[in-house]
Amino acid sequence: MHQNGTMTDSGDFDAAWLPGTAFRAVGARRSLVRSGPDPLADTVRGELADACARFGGEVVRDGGAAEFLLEVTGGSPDDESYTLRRADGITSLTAPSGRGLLYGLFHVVRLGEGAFSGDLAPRTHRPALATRMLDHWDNVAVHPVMGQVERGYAGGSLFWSDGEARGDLGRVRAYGRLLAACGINAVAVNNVNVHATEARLLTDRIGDVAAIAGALRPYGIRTHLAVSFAAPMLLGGPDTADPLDPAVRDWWARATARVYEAVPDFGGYVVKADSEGRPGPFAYGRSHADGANMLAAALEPHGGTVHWRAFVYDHRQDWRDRSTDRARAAYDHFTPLDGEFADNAVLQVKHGPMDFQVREPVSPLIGAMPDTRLAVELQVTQEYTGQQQHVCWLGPMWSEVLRFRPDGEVPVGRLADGLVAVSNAGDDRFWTGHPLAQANLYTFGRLTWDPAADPRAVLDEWIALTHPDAPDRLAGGLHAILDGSWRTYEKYTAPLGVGFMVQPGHHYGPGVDGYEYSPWGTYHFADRDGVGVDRSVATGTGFAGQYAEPWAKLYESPGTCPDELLLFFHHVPYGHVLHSGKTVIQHIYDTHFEGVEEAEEARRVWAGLSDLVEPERHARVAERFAEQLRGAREWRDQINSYFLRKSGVPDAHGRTIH
Ligand code: GCW
Repeated sequence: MHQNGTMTDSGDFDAAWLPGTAFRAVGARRSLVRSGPDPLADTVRGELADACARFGGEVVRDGGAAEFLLEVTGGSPDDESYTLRRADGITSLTAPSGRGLLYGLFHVVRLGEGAFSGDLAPRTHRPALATRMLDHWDNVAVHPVMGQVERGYAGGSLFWSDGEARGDLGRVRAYGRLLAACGINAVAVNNVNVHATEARLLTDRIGDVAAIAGALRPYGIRTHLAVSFAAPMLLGGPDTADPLDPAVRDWWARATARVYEAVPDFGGYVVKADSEGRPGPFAYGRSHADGANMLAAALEPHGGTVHWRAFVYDHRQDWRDRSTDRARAAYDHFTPLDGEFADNAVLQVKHGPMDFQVREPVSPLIGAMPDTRLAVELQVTQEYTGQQQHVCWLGPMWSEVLRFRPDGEVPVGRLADGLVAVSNAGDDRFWTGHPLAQANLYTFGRLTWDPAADPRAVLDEWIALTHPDAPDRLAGGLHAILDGSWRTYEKYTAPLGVGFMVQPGHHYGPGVDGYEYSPWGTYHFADRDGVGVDRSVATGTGFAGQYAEPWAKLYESPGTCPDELLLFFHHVPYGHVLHSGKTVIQHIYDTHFEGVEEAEEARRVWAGLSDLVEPERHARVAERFAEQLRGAREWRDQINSYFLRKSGVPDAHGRTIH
């Protein structure tokens, strides 16, 4: 056993944040579980039995003496809360449901010996958000361009392989267990771009979905399905998908009833409609509320929810047309519909107005529809943040989003009903390709439970669980590598919130003009005089005016706009002086040199931890660092030389720009 205790339990895949040793404290106790028939309480019993088998404790029968008492007190099965206390040498965990008991058990695991010493005053814990979901952009059949997992950087899908459901439900169950341990309670198992094979999951292939749901259920996770708005037409129903056509509504009602026969606790549908070429209600002159409400009506009798994505914009734009602004689109399309969505329809809004860039303002749509249920969508898979080749811990970015107060008062984390993210997990041995990207998945889960949590404290938890008994040097090293890694990535990629500058298609690596002149609406407008997008109300696209105060005013002027978002909101000359005191052009040069230096330093730190990390994990990360360094230098050189050529302004420090 290596010192950090992260040897895998099964040998097939990494134990991530649940290595056997994380259960040492609970496994060494005599435990008693009291509950009526409840499958989740059975899961808890099973967890305890496994831990006891390893560490010498015992799960005793009712009547026996126990130091760890767990009890389902009854109440709503959907109540996910739990109460933990310790007095008179007994640690007790009570919960209205087995679900809560399971979350409580994982809490006790996090506390370790701390849960079994001294007294703990009773404290009730409950998730801040009801829906805590991961979306998988997994294709059932390998897509000719996007492969098995769209924007997947961790091998194949956990659920599907080459057109078939994977037989290995053990791995799916282990995934559910990891997710429950960080607070996730919902998973959508297929890509929001629903292609022909995937469409059939709704009907004749619902058995595949039921099998996955069966493996996730013991860990309190409800299964959701992405569906095509054109499903009736694709699957032998009416020859239209008009949401107000009674035959279409009837088709959905019947199809949905059959889904619930197969999966009684099915969570609901996720829909990408009228977005990047997907079918939607616009084809019938209907609104997105009409579309969402039709599906909501089909789900309502069964207790299901439709997550309707707000990622609707014109992807056939003309670069010369400076009045169309992709950033405006979601707000413009959806705010007129506030109050029209059904109670079981949730509008799923990407956290930024564009598309998961390393830096964006918070979407102005968030908070702008007070009478519509809201889920905020994040991207754990690192499409635009290094594709799990680069270390980029996104906790601080997500925390900034969740703490942002759209009206100056209530933070995003309290406005939302749910938090959703695109998963970064796949069938890779380490789950996430880059072993350190596990921290992103864990952090996302914990932030769904408590959006106000300090991400650094969450990282501490992840480190302690993943590496029980880790000496301070390992924890310190991991913090040194991860804490600032998002800002480091930002430094060597697209500057000051301008976004994109990636290679078209796969989105990896620098391509300063990769999306300039393209139809996708993602431009930086750099010329010999300046760079950035004028989104002011006074002279630009008016996007800044979509915000409530104090933000609209703050973003409107380059004098008050925060440096890190300057080029998102304004087109400025290269000599424009930032709040930092530097010119824009010098900021670009400096950050790109610094970013590479910081990545080099992170790599050195990792190299110095080789005696504390098991060899396979260490080697995998070391390989990724080699690629990160290559990539970071390439970014630095491409961006710096592009702007040197465009601006003609030399680096004030006379460094060589390649
Ligand atoms: O960022 C873009 C991705 C697409 C994705 C789309 C979306 C699933 O490049 O791959 O499609 O966003 O969120 O729908």
